[in-house]
Amino acid sequence: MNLSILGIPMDLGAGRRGVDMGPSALRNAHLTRALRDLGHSVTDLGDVRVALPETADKHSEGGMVFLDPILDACQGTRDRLAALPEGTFPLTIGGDHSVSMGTVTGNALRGNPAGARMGLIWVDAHTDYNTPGSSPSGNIHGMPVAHLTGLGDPRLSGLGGGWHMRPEDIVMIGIRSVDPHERELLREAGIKAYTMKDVDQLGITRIHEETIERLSGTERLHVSFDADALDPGVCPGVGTPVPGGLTYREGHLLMELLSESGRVTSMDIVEVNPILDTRNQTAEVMVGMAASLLGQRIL
Ligand code: NNH
Ligand code: MN
Ligand code: MN
Ligand code: MN
Repeated sequence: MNLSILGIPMDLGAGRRGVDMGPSALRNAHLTRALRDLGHSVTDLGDVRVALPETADKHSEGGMVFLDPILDACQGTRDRLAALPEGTFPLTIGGDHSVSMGTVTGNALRGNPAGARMGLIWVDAHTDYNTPGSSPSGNIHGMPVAHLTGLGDPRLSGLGGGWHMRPEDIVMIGIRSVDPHERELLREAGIKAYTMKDVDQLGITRIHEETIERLSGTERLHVSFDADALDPGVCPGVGTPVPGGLTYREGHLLMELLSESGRVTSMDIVEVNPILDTRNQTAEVMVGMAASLLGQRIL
C-alpha cells in the first residue's frame, strides 16, 4: 500500500500543553520504519503549519478556546489530505483530537467534492461530542465529533463544505468519560458507542463484527485512535487519563481485526503527550497499533 504520513503538531485544543510534540515522538518511535517493514511504500509529508500557543489568539469566543488557529490548522489538514492521490492511505499523527475535524473532512472530500459516505470508528475514552454550549472546558478537542455531524459552531462544522458525517455511520469504542449534557446530545443523535462495560461484556471480537456490519454501507472507513482509549498503565503519556481502559491486547486485537476486514482507508493517531510520558512508551505503543491496523501479524 502507499501510505502518507502527515503530522499536525497542535495542542491548542487540549487543556494541557505537550501533544504538539506527539508527531515528533511517534517519528522517534520509528513509525516509518515499522510500516516499511510491513512492505508498504511510505512517504512522510512532514507537518501542517500550526500557530504557537504563545503567539496565537487565545481569546475564548462562544465557549471555544483558540478557535481561529484551530480552524486554520484543520483547513490546512483538510486541504492536504483532499489533494492526495486516490488510493493513498493517509496516516495522520496529532496533535490533539481537534485535528480530526480536518482529517475526516479531508479524507471524505478526496476525489469527491461532494464528500464520500464515510464510516468513522472513534477509539477513545471520551465521546468528544460536546458543542461549545455543552462543553465544561471550552477545549475544542472535546468537540470534534459533534462538529463533524453538523452541530456546534458553523465555522468548524462547515469544514466539509456542505458535507457532514451521518450519525449512524459513527461507532465509538472504549468510552468511559462523558459529560452530562454531552450524554444527551449523543442520545439525540443516536450515535452507537461501546463503553468499557460493553468491551468487558461482549469482547472486542463481537464489537468488531457488529461495527463492520453497521458500517457496511459506507464507501470509506476512517479509524481515529485517541491514545487515552488505552489504559493509562499502557499509555501514560496522555493529557486526560481515565482508569479502566482498553488493555494492550484489546487495542491490538481491534486493530488486527479491522486490518483483516480490509475496509479501513485512513487513520489518525492523536493525543500522544511526550511531556507526561515515560520514556516514549505511549508513542511506541501507538506505533504498534498503527502497525497492527496496517497488516502486522504475530505469525
Ligand atoms: N469531555 C472533556 C471535554 O470536553 C474532555 C475531553 N478530553 C479528551 N477527549 N481527551 O478525547 O473537555
Ligand atoms: Mn479524543
Ligand atoms: Mn480522549
Ligand atoms: Mn454545515
